Amino acid sequence: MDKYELVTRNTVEIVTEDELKSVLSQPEMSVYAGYEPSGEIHLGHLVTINKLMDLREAGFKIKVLLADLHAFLNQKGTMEEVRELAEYNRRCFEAVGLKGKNVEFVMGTDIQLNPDYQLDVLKLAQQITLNRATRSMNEVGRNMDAPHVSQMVYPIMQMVDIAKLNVDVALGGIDQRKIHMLAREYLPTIGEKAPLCMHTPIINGLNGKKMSSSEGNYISVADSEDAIRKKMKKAFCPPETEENPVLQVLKYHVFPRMDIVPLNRPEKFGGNREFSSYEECESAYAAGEIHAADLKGMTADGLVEVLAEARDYMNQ
Ligand code: TYR
Repeated sequence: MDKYELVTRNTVEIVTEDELKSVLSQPEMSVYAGYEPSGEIHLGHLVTINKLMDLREAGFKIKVLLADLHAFLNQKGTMEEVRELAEYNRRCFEAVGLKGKNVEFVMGTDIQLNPDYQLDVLKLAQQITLNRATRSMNEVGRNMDAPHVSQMVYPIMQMVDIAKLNVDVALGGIDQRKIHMLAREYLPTIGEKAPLCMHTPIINGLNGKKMSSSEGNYISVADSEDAIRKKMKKAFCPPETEENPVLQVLKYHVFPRMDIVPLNRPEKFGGNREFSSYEECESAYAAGEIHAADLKGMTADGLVEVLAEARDYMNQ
């Protein structure tokens, strides 16, 4: 796979591709993604994490922002609680492979309380309307029917993170788009460059609905093999290939981490097969060559293997 393909696979948007081409010709390249600390790191987080790993393979330096202060501003808990979760998340990220050479973790509060940082926040706050700030938070903020002042500070701080971390690429799910577009528009007004933004899709929960901890419809990196198999068995798997959560797991989690994905099934149901690309597997499913139950089994096997190291690491 060539470098451009590796860098752009499984993304929904790159703003802009021309800027990316020019970054790819630099001798040094860097990217960051930020995460609000969370009780569980799940397949939703792993979409951007897999992208970070692709970028590392392509030669990028990776910065992972543990956005403790952002979680606090977004009403997710006390400072102590979010700090503690951030430490736990660091371990989860390491467990799934974000460790070693060219990976750096940055704790939000370690850079964000600096006076220069805060002056930039105020300079941007002076220019950005409440309307723009609110809209940028629609897919990110909690209880946005009654937004708090802290949730207006949130996107502005995310913009300043991009500037202060001094990276070539800001990576996030497509839900970060409006904040990123504000950054492109307003960072140049305070003498910072407009960032190149890369967006990954937001995947559905296993029941086809939005992934959410209250629905328990996701797989976390700390799940046991047994839990993974049980959850996959119950997953929603329509005959269609669009918005099919099982196919999404194969596409975003299994194929990027395995060269060959085997399908093991008894001879009377068609016998074993092997797939070397997601596309090949999707067409076989669309053509009715793979039964939904077999697709789920194959996905569970793949996921169990892909997350094996993470489980070992977390249990150490
Ligand atoms: N907004 C991101 C989320 O929805 C978290 C984040 C915070 C990302 C700060 C980047 C950043 O600089 O989880």
